[in-house]
Amino acid sequence: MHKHKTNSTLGSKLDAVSKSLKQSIKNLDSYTHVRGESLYVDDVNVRQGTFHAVVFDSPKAHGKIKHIDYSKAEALEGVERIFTYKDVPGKNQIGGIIPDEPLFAENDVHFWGMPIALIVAETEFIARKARSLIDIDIEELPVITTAKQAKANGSFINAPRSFSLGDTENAFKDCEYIFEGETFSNGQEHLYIEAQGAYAEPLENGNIKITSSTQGPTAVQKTTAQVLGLAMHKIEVDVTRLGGGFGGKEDQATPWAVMVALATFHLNQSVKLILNRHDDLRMTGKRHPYESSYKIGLSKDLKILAYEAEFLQNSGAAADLSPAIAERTLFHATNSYFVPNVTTTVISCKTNLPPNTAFRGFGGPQGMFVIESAIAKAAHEIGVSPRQIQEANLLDENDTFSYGQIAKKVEAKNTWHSAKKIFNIEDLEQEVEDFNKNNSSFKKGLAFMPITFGISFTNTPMNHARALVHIYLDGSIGISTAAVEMGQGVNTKMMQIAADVFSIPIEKIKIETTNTTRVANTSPSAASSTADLNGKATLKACKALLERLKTVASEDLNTSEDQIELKDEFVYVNNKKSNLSWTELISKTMLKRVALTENAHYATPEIHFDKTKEKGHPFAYHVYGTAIITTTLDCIRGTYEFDSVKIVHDYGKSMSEGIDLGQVEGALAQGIGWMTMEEIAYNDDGKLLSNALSTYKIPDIFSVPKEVEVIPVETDGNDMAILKSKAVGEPPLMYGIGAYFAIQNAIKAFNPNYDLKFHAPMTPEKVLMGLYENN
Ligand code: LUZ
Ligand code: MOS
Repeated sequence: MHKHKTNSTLGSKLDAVSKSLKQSIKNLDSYTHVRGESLYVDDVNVRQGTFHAVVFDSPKAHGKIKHIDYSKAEALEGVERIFTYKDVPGKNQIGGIIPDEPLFAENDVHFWGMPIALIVAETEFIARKARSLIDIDIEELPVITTAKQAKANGSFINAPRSFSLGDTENAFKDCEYIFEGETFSNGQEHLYIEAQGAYAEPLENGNIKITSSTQGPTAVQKTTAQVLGLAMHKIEVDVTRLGGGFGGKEDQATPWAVMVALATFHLNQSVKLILNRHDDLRMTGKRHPYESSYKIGLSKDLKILAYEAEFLQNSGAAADLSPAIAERTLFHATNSYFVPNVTTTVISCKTNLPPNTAFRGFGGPQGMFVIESAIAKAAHEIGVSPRQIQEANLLDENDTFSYGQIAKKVEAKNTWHSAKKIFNIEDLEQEVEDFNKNNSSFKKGLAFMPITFGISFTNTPMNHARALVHIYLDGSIGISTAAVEMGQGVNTKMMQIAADVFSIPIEKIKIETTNTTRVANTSPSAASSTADLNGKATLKACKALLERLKTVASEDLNTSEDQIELKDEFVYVNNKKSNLSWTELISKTMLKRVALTENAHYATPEIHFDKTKEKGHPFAYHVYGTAIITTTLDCIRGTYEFDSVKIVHDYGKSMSEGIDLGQVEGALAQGIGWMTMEEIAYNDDGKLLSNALSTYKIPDIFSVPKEVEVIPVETDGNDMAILKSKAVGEPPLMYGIGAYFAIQNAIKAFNPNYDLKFHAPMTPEKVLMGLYENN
């Protein structure tokens, strides 16, 4: 069904990457995945006597709790105990950035699905039954579900943030064209295949071990310690892998882990909690919906001279990661364009939805949708193709971003023009034009989507990682880092790094679980930075060990260290193979009492940001790319298919082509889903209506583009990326934004009276109405 091309003449420079890295290695987790052997939290071999838990949550979005009667639930046979805020020995507080989120509701509730109590019973079935026996009386208060309502009510999470460059007010005076408008982009459900869950077990001396499906083991450890009033060293958090995270487990894996730890603390027995899909959908936050307004000013020759935008972020009932996400919206508000005069403001609006949270792109996609909408609007009004405006404003070397960073090693124009050339844009556009001439009930639309995404946690202090590398006596290796494997293939990349440094087969390397006792004080696996940060630390540790091994080898072979090389499991002297094998070298090192363990720390150099001025150099580098998306619309039904998505992507020098291609494809599908079919709906009472897969449509094998072609752009790579292999997790999601505009262009081809709308997702219902409006 798919056509993939990752090699081309453009990719020839990839040959510079060393052999063992260049191999198009498979994600090594795929073997256990297909056999059903991969272990998730629900697969943990629980101890005898383990209790099972279910969360009792608010059945109203806003109100005062007048009375709760647990007596019938408690009386049910098999119910062990019901825990509430009254059972919290430390602080009933889980807010990460702002302490505004209780673990359990106390006197009032702020969203439908807000945890109130944890029911612990012999089986999950009994706990669920008990939940249905709880009576609650809530005095309802007014419910806010949209950011605009929140703004009108003065309901905010924190103070607004603004970035500015140049002087928009004056620049608008020089503009030939000025357009204003409003946009909306909806939330998005993460729909990780593995729902949220955790398992806690008591160890001796009141220590607790938690197995969690989290992207942030340290966040779980720290918050559990805070809620239980314990020192962090009493809490051990272990993560084998996640069945998907997508940001949904950066912060929101924490409460469930804390709850089971609390129950274990009191009962001195292990406790397991796995949310079922309904509970997960109702209780957890999603991508933030944004209501935004913009003003764009252009010169006669289509240069964007000035851009203003106000982003109203629907943050939900507590801060969670909203302030950080808001910030990234500002960082990416001008996408791949250089705009000399920019004023952007983001306002985190407090509503009665579950606290919205990190989701692949982290506010960036929401910002980019607005400027792409502004460009589409301007193009429509001026009577040019949007791609003329896009092309006239692409970032160039040494352009300044609104936050002060100077763009370096920019691939915006390179990917754009490569895409035009490689994919024969003239032919593509001719095909679309001919098709539209010859068909009345089907229309095609085409759109370009350039992307520019900054790599690093925008919060500079978070950009660090450590790796602990053991070489065992037999020459096998165990590596611990903070990287959480969630399907993205980071473990395979770590193995590749060590295998490359030591020149040994990948089978000799094992990536250990992510565990807070082996690697402490870690940042979450997020921000597309996991392989960079943890990979650089791993590389550093392996290189330090290599130096030590070379010293031992040179002593043993009576030569100098600089003559020594490790190659294919043997020591080479002056490019000649010696008799000293890898395993013998390891035993000799051990006999000499030289350490075979190394712990390395990596902190991204060069980055800084001054929040008082909103200026700095927050990103290690940027990832660039350009997608061309073509769609065919069924103008009778309002349904659509994507004919093709053709991408020129900036991988740097990909160290794992198969894994990176998988990330591009997955992100693209997720981005298209967000823009076209995934429709989160709450009613005015704040109840989630899209609470199952029957009412929430996500992309499947039938809706993904018929053809996806990804070509790596020719580039020197970037030393700030691990082995020059750039971060790939989030950036390609934003290619999906092009799907919205491709569909809109097809609607325009059918209905010349169509009024452009910027209200995502572009569902078939909206398409159908657009096709026949104003006629
Ligand atoms: N998480 C975070 C992220 O804490 N900070 C970030 O800058 C970020 N960016 C993307 C995704 N997750
Ligand atoms: Mo994130 S949105 O957890 O990289």
